[in-house]
Amino acid sequence: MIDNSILEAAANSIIKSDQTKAEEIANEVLEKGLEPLEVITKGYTVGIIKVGDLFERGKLFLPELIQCAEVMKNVTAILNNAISTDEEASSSKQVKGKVLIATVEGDVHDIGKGIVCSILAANGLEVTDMGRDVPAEKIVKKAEEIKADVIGTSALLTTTMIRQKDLEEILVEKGIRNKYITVVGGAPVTVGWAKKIGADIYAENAVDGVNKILVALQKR
Ligand code: B12
Repeated sequence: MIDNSILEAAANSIIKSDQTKAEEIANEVLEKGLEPLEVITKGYTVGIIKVGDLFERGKLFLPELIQCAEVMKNVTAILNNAISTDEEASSSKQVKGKVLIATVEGDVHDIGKGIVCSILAANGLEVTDMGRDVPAEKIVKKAEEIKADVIGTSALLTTTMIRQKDLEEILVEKGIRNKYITVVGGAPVTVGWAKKIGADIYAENAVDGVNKILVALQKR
């Protein structure tokens, strides 16, 4: 368990867009052998959600949101790296399945997706990350090319969630829907949305996603 004072300092470093402090805390966590995912979810993420709330209420403007996001992105990259390296050191090297992941077209939010990718890799899944702002047709093409087992999409805007529906429709049109387990995530996405568009799995967060994907792969 990471001390509350460290978690609070991590959240504050994002709110204040303090890159030096954010990195200092990340390094401390790594040096002490503490759990990187815990400081991401209970520390830095709490900070960036607060930043989002302040932005929504007009208390913080876009340039500031961008600065905070930059710090969040940099610090999670450091910790994601450590999570993946842990995986390399682990004994279970057997690949449990191939996951293709992307942030949907029109959407540049990729911090959460980055965390999801590292947790998936740390759990023995082979991950292909297509990045952000990726059209559904391109995702399907890549899935066919790499023979993916799972297609995961992230959408953070209410206006871009619809692209997750496009993906389901393309898979059905091409007659290849049954070849894939589809997973949807992102702040505005819900279990109801997943059901409505015909996605197989809704994941609230990275760990929830990995657990559900592993169960679905076993059932195949
Ligand atoms: C950071 C941020 C940005 C950054 C993004 C930087 C980046 N590289 O990602 C920047 C500054 C670029 C940005 C831009 C914009 N943003 Co913005 N942004 C945010 C903010 C504050 C945080 C998002 C985040 O990183 N969260 C932390 C991560 C860890 O959480 P997460 O993404 O939800 O991911 C977790 C889970 O959802 C899940 N998950 C997510 N995806 C997936 C996928 C799979 C397969 C699985 C298994 C799980 C999973 O697991 C993740 C880890 O646990 C949110 C606020 C919020 N509450 O979400 C607003 C927010 C999403 N943005 C918003 C808006 C309006 C915008 C802009 C339109 C602003 C503008 N006027 O230009 C632009 C849109 C740009 C675009 N076309 O995409 C609104 C959206 C409102 C809406 N209803 O659609 C929000 C909600 C802010 C607000 N409250 O108003 N934004």
